[in-house]
Amino acid sequence: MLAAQPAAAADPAGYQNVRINEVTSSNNDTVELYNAGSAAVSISGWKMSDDSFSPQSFSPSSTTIPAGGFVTFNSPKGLGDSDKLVIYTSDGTVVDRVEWATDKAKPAMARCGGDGAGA
Ligand SMILES: [Ca+2]
Repeated sequence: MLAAQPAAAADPAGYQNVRINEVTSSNNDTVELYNAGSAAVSISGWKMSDDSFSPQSFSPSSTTIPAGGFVTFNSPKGLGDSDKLVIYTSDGTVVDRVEWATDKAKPAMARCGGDGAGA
């Protein structure tokens, strides 16, 4: 017997496809996440930390990132001129991390020309 599939089911392993795409350490300290995978990824309950504060919740523009899509959120704590950002799933698995040197994230540090590949 086949169970009905929910529409746009999130891939539980899909977090591995999510990358930090852009970080700013000025104004609202905005972070952008990119889903490089072919399935939507739920980021409900995900957390972030920097070089000094422990993982804490953030409020993304959407709790699901569509395949090839983006979400943004403002860091719950100010990010420094020289700092790092770590993203965690709801169970604490590290999704991605990035560090930057003084002022390299002002006005923004883009990783990859918008495709999350880092190239
Ligand atoms: Ca910091």
